[in-house]
Amino acid sequence: MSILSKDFLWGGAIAANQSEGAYNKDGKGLSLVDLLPAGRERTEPLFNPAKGLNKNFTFYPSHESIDFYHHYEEDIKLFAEMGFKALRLSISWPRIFPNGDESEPNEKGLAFYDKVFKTLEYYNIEPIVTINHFDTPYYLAKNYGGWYNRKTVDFFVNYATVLFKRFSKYVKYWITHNEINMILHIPYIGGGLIIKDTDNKNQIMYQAAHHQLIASSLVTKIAKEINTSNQIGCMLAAGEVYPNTPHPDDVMAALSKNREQYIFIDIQARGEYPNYSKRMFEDLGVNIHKEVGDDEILKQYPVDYISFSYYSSRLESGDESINSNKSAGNAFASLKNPHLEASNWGWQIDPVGLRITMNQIYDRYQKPLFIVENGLGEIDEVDRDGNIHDSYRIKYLSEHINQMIEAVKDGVQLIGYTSWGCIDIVSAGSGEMKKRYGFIYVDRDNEGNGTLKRIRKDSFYWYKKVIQTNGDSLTY
Ligand code: P53
Repeated sequence: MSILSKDFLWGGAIAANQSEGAYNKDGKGLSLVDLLPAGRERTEPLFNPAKGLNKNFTFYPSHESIDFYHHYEEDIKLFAEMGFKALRLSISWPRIFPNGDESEPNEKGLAFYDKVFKTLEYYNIEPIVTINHFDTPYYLAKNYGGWYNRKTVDFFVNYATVLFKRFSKYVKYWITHNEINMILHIPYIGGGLIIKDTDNKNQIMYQAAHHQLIASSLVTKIAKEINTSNQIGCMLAAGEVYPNTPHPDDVMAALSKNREQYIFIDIQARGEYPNYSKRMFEDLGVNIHKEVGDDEILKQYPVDYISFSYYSSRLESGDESINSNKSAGNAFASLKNPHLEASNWGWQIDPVGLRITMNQIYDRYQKPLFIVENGLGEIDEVDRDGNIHDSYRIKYLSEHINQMIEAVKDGVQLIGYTSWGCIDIVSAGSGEMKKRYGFIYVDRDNEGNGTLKRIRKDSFYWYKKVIQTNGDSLTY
């Protein structure tokens, strides 16, 4: 008998900017990601987002992506065939407010999500909606300085209010910002921040994060006023940081690195900046400018649940010369853990780390958790028989779900599990199509060629059985 409750939310997750395409259809404005080419050029300083669309790059992967905008019915039907109880998706902010600073929304953008939510309702799939998944309108980044500018809080509040009013009849679970801590690692994508070398980078990132935190609390208040059943979650790019050795300096360094992630959730779950932030900000030369009432807003409107992504654990040393050997396989650089294997993109695979991370987060906050991203980005080949035999993905997911169940047995309260990129989509980190996470293959390559045909992978049938048995059958 499954330990998971019968209404456990099994499903998958995608984001608008990585799946929809139709980047300039029906009045949509440019999103931050629409300016990013594929591959190496994607990351600064090779790519300068301040300059706008660059004619030297002929291919921008988000512009068409997998065209979920026109394939959503077919795709949701496939999710239903797998037995999905939930789909995490995001709403494209520039589809609703093309520049971000308008007062009235773009009706055609809203109409698209009406259709998506109606289709989900038809199949009894619960939508989990991220309001801001790396998708601030580019106009706000360019003309206002993105989230560094306090005005962006007002624009976001207006945008979120429109969504709550229009979609609360379909949506109960909302997530305000995707991976809020990523603003420290990919500030352009996370916060629309275009930072110059001469800027005080930490000051800009933490001030922008403060604005995101305030915005999150403000919209929590509004969501509850509009519909008391609305549930608002924060979202952390999680993954426990381990000490490199038992040396106390390494343990202290790991603790500090963990605080770099938990600081945001400490604020969102407990409603105040933690004590350690005072010294941390002093050391970083950061001075957060707060407006009157900010502390009260944070305190009064904490989140209802804590959602997070988990791909890997990390390793930290107290010795900076050792830390300089970190590999940047991920936006989170990490030392190599000799006990773990890594994916072709250098992401270290650690299923037990998921159990550890879940227990740490739950011990810290005692609020329900929701795993809204987990999965393996790998190269898939279509076999001569036309199928995709992704046994490596099945192994990864099976081991992680097994450890997730162990954490539930440990006493962690868990709402659901939505595996990342349940249909192949464009990678956020590298813009590649080649890095696939899906149960469903999409015929499209790194250069944008392909028929966009959808094919069920072996993992599709495996996951269907996992859901059917509520996690009892994980064999592969
Ligand atoms: P990709 C790393 C780098 C960029 C985004 O990442 C990330 C991470 C992981 O911590 O965060 C999430 O596509 C993000 C998704 C993203 C997914 O990880 O680079 O919320 O948008 O696609 C996987 O392999």
